[in-house]
Amino acid sequence: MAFNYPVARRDESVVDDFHGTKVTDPYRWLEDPDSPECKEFVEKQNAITLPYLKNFNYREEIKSRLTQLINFPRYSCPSRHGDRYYFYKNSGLQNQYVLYVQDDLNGEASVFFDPNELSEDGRVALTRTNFSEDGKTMSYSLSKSGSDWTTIHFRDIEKGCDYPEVLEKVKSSLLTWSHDNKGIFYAMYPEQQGKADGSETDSTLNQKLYYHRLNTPQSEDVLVAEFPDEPHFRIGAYVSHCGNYLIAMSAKECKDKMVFFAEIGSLPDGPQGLLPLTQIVHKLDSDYEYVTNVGSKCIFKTNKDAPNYRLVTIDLENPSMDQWRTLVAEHPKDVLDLAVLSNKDKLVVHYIHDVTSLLQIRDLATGNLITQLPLDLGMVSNVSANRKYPELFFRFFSFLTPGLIYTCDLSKPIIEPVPYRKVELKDFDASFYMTEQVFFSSKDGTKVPMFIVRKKDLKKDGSSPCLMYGYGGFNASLQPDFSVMRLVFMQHFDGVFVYANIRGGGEYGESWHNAGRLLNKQNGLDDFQAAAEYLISEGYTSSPRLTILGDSNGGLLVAACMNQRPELFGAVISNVGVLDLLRFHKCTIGHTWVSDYGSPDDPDHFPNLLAISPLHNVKVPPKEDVPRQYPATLLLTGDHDDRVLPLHSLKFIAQLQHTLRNHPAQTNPLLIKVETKAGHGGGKPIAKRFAEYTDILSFIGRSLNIQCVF
Ligand code: X99
Repeated sequence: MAFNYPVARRDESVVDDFHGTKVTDPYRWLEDPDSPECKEFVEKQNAITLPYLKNFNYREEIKSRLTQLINFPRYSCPSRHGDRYYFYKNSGLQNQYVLYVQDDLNGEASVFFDPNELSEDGRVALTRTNFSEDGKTMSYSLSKSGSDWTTIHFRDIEKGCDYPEVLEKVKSSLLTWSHDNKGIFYAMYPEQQGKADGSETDSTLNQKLYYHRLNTPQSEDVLVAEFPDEPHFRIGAYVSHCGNYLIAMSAKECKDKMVFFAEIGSLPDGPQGLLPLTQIVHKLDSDYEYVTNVGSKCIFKTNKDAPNYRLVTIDLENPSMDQWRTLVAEHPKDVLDLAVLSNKDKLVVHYIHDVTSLLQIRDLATGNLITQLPLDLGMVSNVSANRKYPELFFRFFSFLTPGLIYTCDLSKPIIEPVPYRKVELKDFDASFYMTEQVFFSSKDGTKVPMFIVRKKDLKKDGSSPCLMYGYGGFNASLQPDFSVMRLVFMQHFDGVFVYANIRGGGEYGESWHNAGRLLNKQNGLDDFQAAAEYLISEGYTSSPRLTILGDSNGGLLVAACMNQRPELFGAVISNVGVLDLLRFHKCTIGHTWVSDYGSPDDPDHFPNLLAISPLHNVKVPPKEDVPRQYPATLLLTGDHDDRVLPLHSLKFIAQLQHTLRNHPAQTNPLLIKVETKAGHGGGKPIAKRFAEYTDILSFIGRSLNIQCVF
């Protein structure tokens, strides 16, 4: 099939000078999403892509099978506030999860807040709720069309109605109530020039910490902390469990924080101005998370001198580092991922052990292990514990388990989890499938873990389609989780699904992250390519049947791998990817990613970025024994993605089509789909999520010519 790609104007006059190296940026004009020329480009691209995806023979079957499989009730863990329990539930096909309330755990639940009522198409998402200490007020954040921008609202729980004020200019802010229940601390950005609806490109700078008094307008909010000399600093705060301290943390990038505190317990009317902050962590060289405190003794989770993380006690009255005490020491191999206080005296601690979850109960006073909960191999998420109450809830996922909820009573002498909500997958017999974890050797000999999910009777003759997913950045760990898209792929495409836990992630702590970031970024790409080679050599799949898929930083991963090894993959799907590594830091929150990518403005990092940047490494594949082409390529992005702007995907598709349109061997499609009223992925309504899954599977099926069986 010949593709008549639109011709994008190349403006060769746009040239940047990076430390003496001149780099042309001919598609700079695609950075303005509002220009008529850019809009026309998007329309023309969608006009090619949509029919391609629509005309796959099995599209309708895919869509209805996805819909059938997801149509079962799904829950979050309950959490207790005041005398009530709250939980999220999706009855099956609802666009957004609904917040329910119940008086006791076995009692009847009623709808408390239904975001589906806020828009017809589910584009308004409830992204965060925080309850006041007395459980009488709930603050909640809404986001529209997938933007990172949120508005904060306040609901009087007894009356069931909202307070008049709405807080704006809020993005990725922590929210924390003062213990007198009168107000919250939150972070706000200054008024932005021009639009700020998620389709803008300007850098998001100068975040400041404010105190908002309930039932007053935002204009009266009190500025409590700022860094006027550091426009890139972001700030977040927690009110300590005792209510006496505000623990504030500032960060410049996507790792490392400085920590401050102020006493707020003795302010009868709340803060009236800037708080006198005492700085307890002075260097941006490690991460810190507040866990709890007993009087002035504060417990933090940190990777300071502990790449696999430890719990440390810092006495706020004597905070110098030589006085810090380790409460739970770093484990030599397992990563301490999360610690939460429960029942006043116990810590629930989540470890990542060879990419699967361990859950331990430890004594708050000594840090000693009380018990380790028995768990199947999989992932624990959504740990819900409350310092005041003995109930613990957690949710368990595996590739074939869609979110079982367990509870245990931490006040009992023997602590064991019992199922609280069983979630049943209908119309799918998981007993035909299995998950293996293998450790393959990467280019430099490093052993890298990978999950392979497949039919038990897979042939291993290289004939199976395979969908390999990776992320490899920002200390994020890809643990086993559940998705109906993969079930459809495994059952009806006879497919193999793979998670490659490449370097750059957090699977083995900060050292694993470090081994795949900055000048080591190529290691993660090598790991991913070695994963593909392993799967091929072991007969799980073959290059023409292998699709690689990644979101965001994973979109960068798959696009860079495609440039480096076009012959290794049959299809590549890059969703909301970072594809221009010379300009990523100029837009919205991109400046924070220099901790993983390095900065193009730094002469040491620039050559590495230029070598990896997908946009700058598209070339006609070298002629080997057979003429080579690029894999079938689908880029996905959303017009309201203000995390990774659509311009990355627009410039990259223009460059791909320009380079390969006259290359005779290039018969595989090079396509982009730009979704409207969609963002980076958070809060995406189910209808859009399913349309995306259907597109992905249709693209794989059509471009790799897969005979589906329904
Ligand atoms: C972020 O960019 C998160 C960004 N972010 C914060 C904010 O962490 O925008 C934050 C805190 C306080 C105020 C505002 C913000 N992240 C999260 C990366 C990966 C992550 C991301 O989304 F670190 F997990 N990326 C997209 C990295 C490259 C592609």
